[in-house]
Amino acid sequence: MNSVLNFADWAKQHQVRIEDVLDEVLPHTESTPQKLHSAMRYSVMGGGKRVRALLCYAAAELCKTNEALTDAAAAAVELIHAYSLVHDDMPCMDNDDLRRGKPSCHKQYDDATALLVGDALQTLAFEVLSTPELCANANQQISMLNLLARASGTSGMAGGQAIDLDSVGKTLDREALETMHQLKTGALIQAAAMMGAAGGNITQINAVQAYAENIGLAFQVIDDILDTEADTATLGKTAGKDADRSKPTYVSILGLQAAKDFADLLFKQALQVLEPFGIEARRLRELATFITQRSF
Ligand code: GRG
Repeated sequence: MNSVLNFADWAKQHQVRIEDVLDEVLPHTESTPQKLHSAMRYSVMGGGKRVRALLCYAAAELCKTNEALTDAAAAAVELIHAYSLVHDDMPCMDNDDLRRGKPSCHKQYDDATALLVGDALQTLAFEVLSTPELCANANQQISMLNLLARASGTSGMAGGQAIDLDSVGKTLDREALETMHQLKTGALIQAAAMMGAAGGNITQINAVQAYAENIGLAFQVIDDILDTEADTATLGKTAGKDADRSKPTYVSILGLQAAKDFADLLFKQALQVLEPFGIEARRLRELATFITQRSF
């Protein structure tokens, strides 16, 4: 049934599914502390493309990973992602008033609440993924926790964010830019796919890793292109911000056309590693297209 769905329907089905899982795991707004819980829900629910969750589900389909564990991993990665956006928007970081087409968390609430929202979403992610008896194979669950922790911390997203904040107004060469993006954005995208692959064999896992490395970087190259080409209304966040803040990007370093060519190369490399799996890797292939052809 699932394999006959076209990509748009498959994506919709899984976006609804992850929305339900997130709704279930987030604390209710009626429970104390109400403001924090309301701000957590405001920051997570009803927004975002859910690309990381979709990557997790798509890799899980290829690798036949346990469904309950995949739901938990998909929710955990979206919670970490939402926390990173809340903190990134704060005045002490990227200072942005708009996120997912609405006021960013610290604007809607206040700075202290936004800080706590990020903290609480991060720990909730690990609480959800470490839920006892999610699957018979505890080793798979521990591998997922390890993947998510490494991708979120200093050797992943937080480390990349530190390099990013330090790079404003500086000239980075292409290698340094790539390292920054692999950590800041790529690591969590890779972890999303790799967590979904936890039930697979070694050939599948290696292919998903190579696919995710390419697609994680492609995601950021496209983000840099969109920051130059798209408008604020379409993006749901402030467009042109990187150039305004003299941040090095793929467009500023390579030029617009070369950045597009690079994204295309990464897309082709991502597809190439999936070739041996034929139809089984269909959703990962379709997601690569979605990520590289997105307009927001
Ligand atoms: C605060 C530790 C810490 C890290 C922040 C990811 C990040 C690091 C900052 C976000 C800044 C940014 C806009 C990066 C570009 C790539 C990116 C992560 C875009 C947003 O992700 P989407 O497009 O967002 O998947 P949605 O809203 O669809 O979930």
